[in-house]
Amino acid sequence: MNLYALFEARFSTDSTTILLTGEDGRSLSVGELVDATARYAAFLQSLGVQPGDRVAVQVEKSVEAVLLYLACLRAGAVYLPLNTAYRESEIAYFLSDATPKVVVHSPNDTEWLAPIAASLNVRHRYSMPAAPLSDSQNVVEGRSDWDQNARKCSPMTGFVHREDDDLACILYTSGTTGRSKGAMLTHKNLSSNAETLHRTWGFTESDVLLHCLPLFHVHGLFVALNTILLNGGKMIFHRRFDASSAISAMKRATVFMGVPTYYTRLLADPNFDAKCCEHMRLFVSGSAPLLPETFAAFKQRTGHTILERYGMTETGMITSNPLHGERRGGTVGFALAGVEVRVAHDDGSIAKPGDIGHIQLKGPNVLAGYWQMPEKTAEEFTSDGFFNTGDMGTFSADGYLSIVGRSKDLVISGGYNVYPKEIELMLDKIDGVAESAVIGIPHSDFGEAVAAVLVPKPHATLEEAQIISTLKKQLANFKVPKRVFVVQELPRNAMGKVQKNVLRHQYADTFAPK
Ligand code: MLC
Ligand code: AMP
Repeated sequence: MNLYALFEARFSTDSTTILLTGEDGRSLSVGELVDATARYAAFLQSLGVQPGDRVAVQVEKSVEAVLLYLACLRAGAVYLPLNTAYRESEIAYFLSDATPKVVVHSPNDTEWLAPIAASLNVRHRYSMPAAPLSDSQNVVEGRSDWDQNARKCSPMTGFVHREDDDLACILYTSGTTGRSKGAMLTHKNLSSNAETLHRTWGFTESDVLLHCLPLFHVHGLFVALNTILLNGGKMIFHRRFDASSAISAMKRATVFMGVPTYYTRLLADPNFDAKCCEHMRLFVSGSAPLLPETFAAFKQRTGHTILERYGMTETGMITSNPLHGERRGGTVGFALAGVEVRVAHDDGSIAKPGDIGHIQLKGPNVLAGYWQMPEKTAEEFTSDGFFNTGDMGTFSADGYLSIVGRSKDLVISGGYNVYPKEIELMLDKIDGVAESAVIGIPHSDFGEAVAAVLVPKPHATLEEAQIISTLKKQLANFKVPKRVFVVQELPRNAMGKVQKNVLRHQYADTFAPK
C-alpha cells in the first residue's frame, strides 16, 4: 500500500478541515494538501520521475517541504531528505551516491549547490524557500520556483500503486568507517511503524501534535509527522524548536515530541510550569539518552512523566515505555508490538535479564538494506536475520530495556549523530596534524559535545580556532568540534589502539559549569 494513500484515507472527509497551523496562524486544510500534493506529484512525473527514482531535498522546514515529501510518496518516487547543515563535500557525496533525478534546495545554497548538481548530471534542480503556503500577499514573490512551476500542473488523480517492499525513502546515516550509508526504507517499514506508534501512544481524534523537530531525520519526519498524519493530521507546526514559542503553543496542543535537549531547554525556562502543560496529555523523548535528572525534574515541575522511546534511522522505533503503566526513567521500555528485540552476547548467545549485550531486532520496521552496499547490509545482520543496532543494553527481570552504551563509536549531540571517524579523516588531512581522536564529552545543553584531541607533526603548531574554522567550511556545523585539544601523544592500550575512554575521562569537565 502506498503510504500516502494510507494517510489520505485518515483525513477528514470535510476538505475544509484544518490540518496544520503555523506559528504565525497560517494554516493548511485537507483540500489544500490533497490538491497541492497532486500538483507536486504531477510535476514530478512531468520531469520524468518514474517510480523508484530519487528526489533529493535539502530545504528549510516549511509546509511546502511536507507537501513535497507527500508528493514523492504519491508519485512513487523515493524521498531523500538532507540536513540543511550539510555542506559541499557532504552533499556531493550524497548526490553522487544516490543519483537523484531531481534536487530541491534552499535558494541560499544555489551558489555552491548548483555547480555540484550540474557536475553530477542531476537532471532537474529547483529551489524552495521556507515560504509559508497560505500567505496570500506573498503568493507570487514568496513562492519558490519549485512551487510556482508545480502549481501550474494539472493535478494527478489518486496515487501511484506501490507494493509493501517498494522504497519510500532513503535516509543517509554516517558510518563507523566515515562513509555514509543510505538506509533504504520501504512503504511497509514506515507504515507499520507509524501504525504501531499510533496505537501504542493512544492517539485519538482530539489530539493535536506540537511539531518542532527538523523534518529531515527519523524523529521529525517519521515518528512525529507520519504518526500524526495517520491520526488525521492535526498539528501545530513550528519551523524550529524555541522553548518559549513551544511553551505558548502547548495551550493548544496535546502531544509533544523532542530530543532531550528540548526538555532541558524547556526546564531552563522559568515560565515553564504545570499550568503551561494543562492541555497536554503526552510528552515523548528520544534520539539520545534522557538523563534521569531531566526525567525527575520534568515530573516535579509539570506533573507529567516523559515517555522515553528508542529507535534509529535503519529501524524506525524499536521500543517504548508504556502509555499506561510505569514509565521507568533510565529505560526505553518494551519492544513495540510486532518487533522482536533481544540482547545477545558476543558469541551470539542470548543474554539473561541483567546481563549486558548487543541490542538486536527483527520486524517489519527493519530497513530493506543500505543503498548499493550489499556487503554493508550483510554485515549488520546476524545469521538468523536480526539487525545489529550497535547499541549495548540490558533487560530488567520485568522486561524493561536500558541502553547502557554503544559498541559503535558514535557521539550524539543535541539529538544529531556524529561519527568520530568522519571528523578524524578530515582532521588528519589538515596540515600539521599527525593524528587525531574525536570524542564526545558531557554538555549540559547538547547532552554530549564533540571534541577533538590532536597530535601535531614534529615542529608543527596547531591553533584551535584555525582548526575549527577549517572544519566549518567542510562539515555540517553540529559535527564541528566545540573544543580542540593539542597533546604530544594519545593514550594507547597494549594493542596500540587509542583509548578514547581515557580521553573522555580526561576532558569530562570541559563544559562543566565553573
Ligand atoms: C546546533 N548546533 C549544534 C547542534 N545544533 N551543535 C551541536 N549539536 C547540535 N545538535 C550549533 C550550531 O552549529 C551553532 O554553532 C549553534 O549550535 C547554534 O545553532 P542553532 O541552529 O541556532 O541551534 P539551535 O536552533 O538551538 O539547535 C539546537 C537544537 C537542534 C537542539 C534545537 O540541534 C535540534 O533541533 N536537534 C534535534 C535533532 C534531531 O531531530 N534528531 C533526531 C535524529 S533521528 P555555531 O558554532 O555555528 O554558532 C534519531 C532516531 C531517533 O536519532 O531515535 O529519533
Ligand atoms: P540515528 O542513527 O540518528 O537514527 O540514531 C540512532 C541512535 O540514537 C541509536 O542507535 C541510539 O544509539 C540512539 N538513541 C535513540 N533513542 C535513544 C534513547 N531513547 N536513548 C538512548 N539512545 C537513543
